[in-house]
Amino acid sequence: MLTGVVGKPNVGKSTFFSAATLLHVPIENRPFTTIKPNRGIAYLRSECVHKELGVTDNPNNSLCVDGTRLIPVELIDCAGLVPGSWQGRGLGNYFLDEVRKADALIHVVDAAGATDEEGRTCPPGARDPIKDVEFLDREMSMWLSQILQKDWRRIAQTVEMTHSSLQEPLIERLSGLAIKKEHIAQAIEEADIDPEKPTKWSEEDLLRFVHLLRHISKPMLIAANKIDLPYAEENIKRLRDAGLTVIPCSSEAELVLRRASEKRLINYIPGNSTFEIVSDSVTTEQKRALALIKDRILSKWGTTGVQDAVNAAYFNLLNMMTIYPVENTDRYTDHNGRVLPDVYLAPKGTTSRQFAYMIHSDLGNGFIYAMDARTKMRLGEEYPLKDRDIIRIISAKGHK
Ligand SMILES: Nc1nc2c(ncn2[C@@H]2O[C@H](COP(=O)(O)OP(=O)(O)OP(=O)(O)O)[C@@H](O)[C@H]2O)c(=O)[nH]1
Ligand SMILES: [Mg+2]
Repeated sequence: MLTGVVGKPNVGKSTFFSAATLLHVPIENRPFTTIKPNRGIAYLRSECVHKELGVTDNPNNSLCVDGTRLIPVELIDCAGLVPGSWQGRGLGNYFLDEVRKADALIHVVDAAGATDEEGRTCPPGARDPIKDVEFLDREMSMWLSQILQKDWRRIAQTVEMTHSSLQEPLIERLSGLAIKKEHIAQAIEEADIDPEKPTKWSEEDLLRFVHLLRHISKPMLIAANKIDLPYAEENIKRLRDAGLTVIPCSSEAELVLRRASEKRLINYIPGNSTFEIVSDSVTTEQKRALALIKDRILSKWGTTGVQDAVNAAYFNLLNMMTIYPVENTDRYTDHNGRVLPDVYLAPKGTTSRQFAYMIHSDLGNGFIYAMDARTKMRLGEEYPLKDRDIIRIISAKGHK
């Protein structure tokens, strides 16, 4: 699963990405700093189950810091999108070629309205960020529509003549866009159109379908960046009043905190609402910068927002939950004796057998039953797992 960091140029996408991944990437106050996309690993944070169980864990596929599990996920920082990108304007092709692979999108907007529609600097408050949201929405729908329009008539006629399903040729046409059959089915249903008579769809029907498909297959949240600047607060209120899911952010502040933490100047877990200076080598200037972050960001907004946005992309947009597989339900260990080694991300509604398949196909094929390590209850194959479940799979084919 992949999340794309998208938006117009110069809003702070690379700063957000760098803060989330700690990778060093070019950041500048001008449009089109990023040309080739950057890919990296960010971490979701989730309260670890080890405290509740009173054991010391020994993580393998993730990290555990002071009771917080950090689960790796992939992020891409895309080139900036400008009006007309879907027709290849600006760096449109670079952008769309990356974004097609994403399962969810974090749309970084300049909440202070300090960059114009092409990402050039302007006085804070001069640009309305709602326009940026509308523009990105339109660009993405136009892009998807263009891909679909290419073969639409042929696809529609074939489906009607051969009485075949519309989903197959659509999946084929949209391959590589991380669009699944369920997404197409849901978009057809919500658009209230007849999948057996696609030649009868009007142009509006098709556009409505494309728009829904885009929203369903690439759900998006808004990271309202630059909350340290004037006008951000009132713009965020307006974005929320417009019914949008908005997470206020200061990518720059998060980057400062993450780098200071990396150098062991401060104790800070990403997403926390506080930090603590732990080194004597912090300069007066650094102290001043840190105090400003405490005052203007953390005290006022709670967090810098970057971690909240990454978490929300997976836990809210993609509806993921965390599941801990173990082999020994008394000691919560794997076959090497590691305590709570792994945590998996699984979509809500995943059953115990589907989860077995996620670990290994042999475990899924030979599935006999699952066991809840907390209660030692046996769970059947249809049992829907819950967030933070600790599960043992008992399978005829053994483990791995
Ligand atoms: N005040 C403030 N400035 C920020 C924040 N985040 C990023 N910036 C600044 O915004 C400018 C652009 O940052 P980038 O991260 O390069 O922006 P981008 O969206 O990746 O830009 P392109 O790659 O050109 O599309 C830089 O000067 C950053 O320092 C923030 O939270 N607050
Ligand atoms: Mg960039």
